[in-house]
Amino acid sequence: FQNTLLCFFILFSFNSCKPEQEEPEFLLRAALLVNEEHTWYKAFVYFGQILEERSKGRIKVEVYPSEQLAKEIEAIRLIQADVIDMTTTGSTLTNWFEVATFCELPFLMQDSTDMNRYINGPIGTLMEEEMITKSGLRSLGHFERGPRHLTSNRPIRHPDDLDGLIVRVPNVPSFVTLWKALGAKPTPMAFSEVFTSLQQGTIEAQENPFALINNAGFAEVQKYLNLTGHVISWVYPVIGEKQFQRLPPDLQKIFLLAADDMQAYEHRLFLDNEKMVQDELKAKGMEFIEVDKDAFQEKCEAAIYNSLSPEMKKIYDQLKTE
Ligand code: 2Q2
Repeated sequence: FQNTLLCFFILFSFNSCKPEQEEPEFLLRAALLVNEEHTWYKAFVYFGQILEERSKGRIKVEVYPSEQLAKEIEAIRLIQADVIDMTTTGSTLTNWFEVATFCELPFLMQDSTDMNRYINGPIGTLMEEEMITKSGLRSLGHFERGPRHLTSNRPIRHPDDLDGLIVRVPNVPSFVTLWKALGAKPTPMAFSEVFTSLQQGTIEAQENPFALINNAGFAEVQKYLNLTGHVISWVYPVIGEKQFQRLPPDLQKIFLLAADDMQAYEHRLFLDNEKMVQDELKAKGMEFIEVDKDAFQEKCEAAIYNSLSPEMKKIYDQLKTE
């Protein structure tokens, strides 16, 4: 609640700071968890530029980085409350509808070919439908992410090495199931709190793709990058469905085409960036550790499967046999 108040305050004071500027017909605010250096941020800025151009100034986008405006879950709630308009999200939506768990289910997908098959297949369609009906959000495409890896201050080569390690996880049920089954102590926490919590030692480890590990400066507080690759995933850039429906048809068309261009733009940046961030992480002193991936997978598979509802088990079985 305090954050919501703060958010109102920020929005109103930003507005009153520039009375001389003419308000666009549609001002869309995006709350992102990444900072200005990350490809998602750059993609949203690009989206804003082409939208302003193509709508002849009728649409304007403001992008707020680093969870300054809202943490992921709050951002979703603020979009639902029509206070802000856009964010990036994925399996966090499991808190609204269960099928979102397949965005980031551990050891489900092998590579981006699998990922694209899911996104463009029946499961992807179902996700986008439920996103609208159950969470009031509309997907604007998807941003592919690199595999998630575990960072820590002692090398982890095998699940036995975890031994109660306190691992921060996003507010997503499957992540808690995964790390518990592996023998760690998962602690759900908003992304913007992770750096300080690692520094202060209230958590000992976290897991994310290379790009986000680098973006958040975790190399300063974590020595080892254990190549667990436990989750292959993507996130959805989203807008509130209410906010989208408020746009007149001509602007909706411009908006959706620009969203496609944003996705293509982000994907080029992602591909260029993926190797570079690994070099940067090594240059910052992180040591990359090869892990026994099979041992990780074997130890958690049953627990993850058993945590799914009967309906989700059916979908899982189907995905696995495709
Ligand atoms: O670690 C994080 O907070 C992100 O990488 C999240 O995993 C990501 O935002 C997903 O939870 C998407 O819903």
